[in-house]
Parts: sequence; structure tokens; C-alpha cells
Amino acid sequence: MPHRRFKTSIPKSHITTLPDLGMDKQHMEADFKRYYAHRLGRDENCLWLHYAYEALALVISDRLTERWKKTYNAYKDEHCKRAYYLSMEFLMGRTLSNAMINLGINDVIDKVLYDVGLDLEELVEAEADAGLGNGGLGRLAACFIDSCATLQLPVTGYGLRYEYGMFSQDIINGEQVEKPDHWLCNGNVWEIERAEYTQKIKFGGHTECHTDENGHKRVCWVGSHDVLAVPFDTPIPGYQNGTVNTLRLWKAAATDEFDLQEFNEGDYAESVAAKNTAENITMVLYPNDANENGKALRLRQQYLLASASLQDVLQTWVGRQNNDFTDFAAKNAFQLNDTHPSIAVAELMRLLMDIHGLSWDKAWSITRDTMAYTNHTLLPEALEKWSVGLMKDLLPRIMEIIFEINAHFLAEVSTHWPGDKDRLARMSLIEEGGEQKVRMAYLAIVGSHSVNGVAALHSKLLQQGLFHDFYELWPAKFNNKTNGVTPRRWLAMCNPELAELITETIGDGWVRDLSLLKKLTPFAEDQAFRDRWHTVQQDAKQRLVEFKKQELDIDLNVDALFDVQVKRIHEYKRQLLNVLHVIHLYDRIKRGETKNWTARCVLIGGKAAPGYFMAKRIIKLINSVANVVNNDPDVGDKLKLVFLPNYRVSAMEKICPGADLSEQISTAGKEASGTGNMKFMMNGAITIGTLDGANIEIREEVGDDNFFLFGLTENEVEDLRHHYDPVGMINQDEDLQRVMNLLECGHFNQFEPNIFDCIIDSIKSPNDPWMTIADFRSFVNAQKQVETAFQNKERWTRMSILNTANSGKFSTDRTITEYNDEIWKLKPIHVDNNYN
Ligand code: F68
Repeated sequence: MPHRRFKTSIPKSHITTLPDLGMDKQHMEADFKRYYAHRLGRDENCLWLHYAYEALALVISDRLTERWKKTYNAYKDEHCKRAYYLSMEFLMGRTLSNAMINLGINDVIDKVLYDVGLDLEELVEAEADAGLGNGGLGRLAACFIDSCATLQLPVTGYGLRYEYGMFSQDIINGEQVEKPDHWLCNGNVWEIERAEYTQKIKFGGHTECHTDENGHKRVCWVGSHDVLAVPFDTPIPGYQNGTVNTLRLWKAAATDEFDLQEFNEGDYAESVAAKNTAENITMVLYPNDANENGKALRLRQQYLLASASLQDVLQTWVGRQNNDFTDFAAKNAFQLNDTHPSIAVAELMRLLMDIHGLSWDKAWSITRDTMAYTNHTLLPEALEKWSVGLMKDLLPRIMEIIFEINAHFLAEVSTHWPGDKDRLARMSLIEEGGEQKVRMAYLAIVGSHSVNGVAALHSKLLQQGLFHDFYELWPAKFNNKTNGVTPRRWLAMCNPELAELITETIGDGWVRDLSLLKKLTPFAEDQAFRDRWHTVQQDAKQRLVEFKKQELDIDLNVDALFDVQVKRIHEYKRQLLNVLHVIHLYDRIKRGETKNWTARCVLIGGKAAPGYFMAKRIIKLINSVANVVNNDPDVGDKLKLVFLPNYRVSAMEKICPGADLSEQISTAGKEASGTGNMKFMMNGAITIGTLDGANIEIREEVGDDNFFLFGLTENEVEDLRHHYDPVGMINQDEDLQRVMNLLECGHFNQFEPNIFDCIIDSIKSPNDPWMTIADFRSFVNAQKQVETAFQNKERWTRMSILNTANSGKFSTDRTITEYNDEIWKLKPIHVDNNYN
């Protein structure tokens, strides 16, 4: 390793007596110029915006770092309990504006940039999104760590530093084309490499048993090919409170221990090239959001995350407490973001027993008391199962431990239900019949003291369905934690005009305590306030119009209803239902049925997993229908359909302030929670939605008058499955017949016959799991109510205000407070926040 220790280190007094960096214009401007000219070596001739962005980011990064150090020391001095959020995904998006808001330096930076003749908007756009996640699960992790810092909770995020994040999406000939996202190509100012905390990760090899000096059985994992995990830390500032927490992302690297035999036998090149295998581990994010395909590389990623993070925590522990683990569970909590890091259960057992010499029982009670598991989906295809064979090859010691956990567990099941063989087979961590597989969700449940879903309905369905056997065994383990989103990014930052109007009206306390938005309620009845609200929203729509004009050269009518569905493309999310409705509107226009028409722009965006054929075909359909609708002179401004390419965090920041209508139309029982629904609500969009996920709670908060409900309930969906007859339904509904006829006659794909047959067949099948046809009529009726409401500007604005006013529950500050009160039990640590 290149890192040698100092014989003597720099005396602490020299470091801690550094004066605080100035937060005033003068200091920041001087720093900005120094960075631009000296560190980056640029001058007035450089036209590349990136360097101005980088200079500004460095100015801000310095200020974050000094607070970071103070937070670190405060936690250390308190020797407080800590939590670790283990996640394969942190969908952070951009950092610059968020850092400015959380440091409270927006105004002063504006002045600095004005002086040097730069436009903040342009600099912001120069930053690449950190797209280290697929969708909701990854973005939730990012919102969570923002809230932890704002609540001053000592929580560290642990994840992977993918060299390539979520692919960037091009649309060519109406089809998705994936381009690699080399987000680090211009460097990353926000991270700090901390090679001194590198950890070694084992893969392959075999295990050997021996007896130690105390006569205890010890297992050694030998002959492994080791890989290094190098941490890169990113500061996570709380909202104007001096706290800066850490997101630690691991990058895989080769050890310098080359295969000596190969080396000496002359295969120098081969042996040096083996480096690649190691470094490939964190090369790319898997772009599947609801499907597990059992690839060895993915298992390596998961193990690297789990092992590196746990070793990191244990190293700190041992550095302070030596090998005394008595208080370990009282001082540490691990939250598993879905099953992706759940191999941590077995890894913690291994580290405690094989490295630190604890007994099985002691190690097991520590593991259970520290681990907690969050489930994010009920879809069976998303539940991870790893082949036992693969695990034996790659992680032989881990597989042994899982077998042993299973033996102990099944003994407990037998005691509870003697002789119930079916139940034993159902609950076993190992799926038999065909290739043996490890059921990772079961490992996570057995190894945790808490199991939660992410919205009330979802948690209920976990208990009644997917995890019912486990719920019967351990009812007290199960709980709900309804998701949220951070109001800093998703209101204060992305919609500054609305934020300002709110602050002017009710004060600025809402940024920390979103329940205060309730104070807006009486203003919904105030005509003057409504006018201002409406103006702010029209301005946001106008900016979206201009942005799309620039990007796609399309003209949107700012007075039309902006009807938005942005999320991953998946059959269960039913972008198809949305398209059927658009075709229905088009059909009405063509038939001249346009009395009292409400102009509408339907905006749909999202990425499809590269291997998900149907999802990609749905994108093609959206673009094909758009092509016909948008170019038909009969249609004009009455209707537009636009596919928004490359949907990502920074795109949502522009989209959600400009939305009127939020489409949350999944088949009931399928969307665990949804979080886009919350972002739209906060920004004053009104939801059209099914009784699914957190929609149910959104409707409860805002009231049924301010929510457009449609569709079958989860129970009705399950009942209908037994006798679902979509063709019969089509025959009973003239509008739907015409829609299907337009699709079937190739109206939208004249030059590519039959390309939509697969879509038509799927929705007409009695086995269609998503039951799109079943909800068509009720969706169209709800959309008619939307139109009536939208035509009444006063009514719509009132509804919009009430949506924002009642969105307080959906702050991740509330969600995290619940995780903390019920699971982690951390004490907030106040950090000195006196800077000038
Ligand atoms: C990613 C990879 C794999 C293998 C499986 C699932 C995912 C994933 O991204 N899942 C996901 O995003 N789930 C969503 O989590 C959100 C946060 O809890 C929920 O709001 C969404 O309903 C849920 O679909």
C-alpha cells in the first residue's frame, strides 16, 4: 500500500486552531478567484463553464469540510450511538445548489457571481448528476441522509462509488438507446479519497477449521483472491445547523499482491491484467429496478459493500474498545436498504466469530440487535435469490454461515410449529427444488430485529402476504415507515419562487418542520393569495415550456393542463393506461367531440431497464402516438404528448414545479409507496391516482375533494383475477373499442407493422397482471373531473394550495424521526454553528 504512516503526525493544535473560513462576499470572492486562477490555472480566455463551476464548488467544499471536521469530533467526543444506512444506491443528483441552500449562502454567492460576471444557473447546469441509483429506492436513500444531517443524527451512508452511473437515455426513432454515464470524467470536487481506511475483501478460496489456544473451534477462510475497497467520502450538510455527515462510497481496487507463480512463470501481463477483475466490481451500476438476474458481478458488489462497511465500523470500534463487544449493539445500528446489502447479516457473523473470536450466540445476538431491514417491493421478480453454488464458489465461508443460521432458524420454527413440514420448506432460507437458492429477504428478516415496508398498505400486504409466516412467528418485528422526500431539495431548492411565497406568508419554519405548511390552509380562501399562487405556478410552467423548447424544439401551451407521469417505465406503473387515455382524447378530437375542451399537455418520462423488452416497446408506443398527435393539424393546441428523454434527478427538479396534474396510476397493490407522488404534491400538483402505496395516505391528508381517485382497490384487483375478461370489457365500452381499434389497425405505426402487437396482446390477455383495461373507464371518468376542475381557475388553485398545505407528512424529516424513535434510537448531537 502506498500509504505509510508518519513517524510523527502534525500536532493537533496546528490543525484545530485554523481560523474559520469567511462566509462573507469578500472572502468567498477572493477564494473563487484564487481557485480559478491558481488551482485550476484558468483565465479570461477559458470559455469552458466547467472550470467556473469547479472553482465555485471548491469554495463551498472548503466550507463544508471545516464543518465536517467539527461534526466528526463532536460525534467522537460524545461516543454516541450511531447508525449506518447500507445501500447499493444513492441517487444524489447534483450537489452545488443543495450545498448552498444548506449552508445558507445563496444570496452571498449570487453577489459574488454577479461581480465576476457569471450566471449561477449556467454553473449549476455544468455539474453532472451523481446518478448512482435506479429510481425511488436510490433517491430515498439520498433524501434520508439529507434528513439525518438536518435532524443532527449521527448517521453514515455506506454505498458503492460506481464509475458509471445510471445510463443516459437517448431517443432515436422513438426508441430508447442507452449511453454509458461516465459522470466522473471531469472529476468530482465534492469527494475526498481516504485511502488510509482501505479494507481488504475476500473472494473465492476455501475454509479450514482449527482449534485456537483456548481450545475454541475457529474457521479460517484461506486461499482467497483479495480485492481492496477504497473509501471516497462526500460531505452531507444538514440544513443551516453546522452538522455535516458522511456518505462513504467504496471503490474496488486491485491489491498489489500479484499472483507470484504466474508472475514468475513469465505470465507478467496476465498477472498484471488480473487487476481488471478487481476494478470491474464497482465499474457500473446495474440498471434493473425491479428484476434480479443473479449475475456474479452483482453478488461481488453486494459483498464488497457489506464487508467493507462492516469492517470499517468494527475497526473504529476495536480502535476504541479493543475486543470488548459488550456495548456494540447499544452503540451501532445498521439499516439495510432492501435485500441488496443483506449479506451483511452473514458477514457480521463471520467478522465477529472468525476475526474477533466471539461465540455463535454472542455474535448472533449482536447481529440481530443491530440489523434492521426495509423492504421496497412486493413484486416477486424483484426478490433476490442467489444460487447456492455461486455463493459457495465466491463466498465459501459466508455460505457455511448462512447454512448454520438456517439450521438454528428452522429449529426455532419446528419448536413453534412441530411437525409442520410445509411451513419449514416455505420458510427455509434455502429454496429447494431445482437449483438451490438463498432467499435473501428471509435472511434479512431472520437476521434483523425490525422489518418495515414503506407505506401503510405496503406494510400491511407484507404482513398478510409475502412475509406472513414470519409475521406469525415474530409479529413485533414488523412495522411501517411511510416514505418521504426532503423538502430542502424538493421545494426550497427546486421551486424558489413558491418557497418564497410560502415563507412570506407563514414564515420560514416550514423548511425544518414541514407540518407548518398547514398554516397555508386559510389562505386557500384568500383571493389575492390565490392570484399570487397561480402566477407563481404559471411562471414555473413557463420556465418548463422554455426549457423543453430549447431541448426538444417543441411548443407547449402554458395555459394547457400539464399532465405529468415521470418514473421508471414498468408495466405495473401503467404508462400504458396513460397512453390509452391520450388515444381516447385524440379520438374525441378527430370525431369533433370537443365541446368545452380542456387543452392538455401530457408529459411522460422515464428509463426502461435495458433488458426489459415490454418497457422499451412502451417507450416506442408513447413516441409513436406523440408523433401522430403532435403533427395532426386537427389537434393543434388541444392536445400534446411529449416523451421527456433522460429523466433523472436534475430533470425532476425542473419538471415538478411546472406540473398541474400528477399521474400515480399503478395497479393497486403493486407500487410499494412512490415518492414522485410526494414531490408533486409538495409543489402544488394535484394527484390522479389509484388506492396504491402512499397515494392512500396522500388522499387521507389532502381530503378526497382535492384528489382524483379512480380504479379498482387492491382487494378488487385480487378478486377480479379469477374471472378477468378484458375483451369482454372492451366490447362493452365504445370509447375503448375505438381506442383499441386505432391501435390494432396500425394507425400509430404505419411504417412498422405489428410492432405493437405484443402490447395489444398483453392488455387483452385475461392473465394481464396489471389489469390496464379494467381501470380504463374509471380513469377516463376521473380525467373528466380533472378537466372540469381545471376549467375553474379558482377551484383548481384552491386545490393546489391545499395539496401543498397538507403535504407536511411527506417530509423525510418525519420518516427519519420515526426510524430513529422506533428503530435506531440515536440522540441528536448538536454541533457548534457559529461562523461568520
Ligand atoms: C433496484 C434494484 C433491484 C434489484 C430491485 C429493485 C430496485 C429498485 O430500485 N426498487 C425501487 O426503486 N423500489 C421503489 O422504492 C421506493 C422507495 O421506497 C418506493 O417508493 C417505490 O414504490 C418502489 O418501487
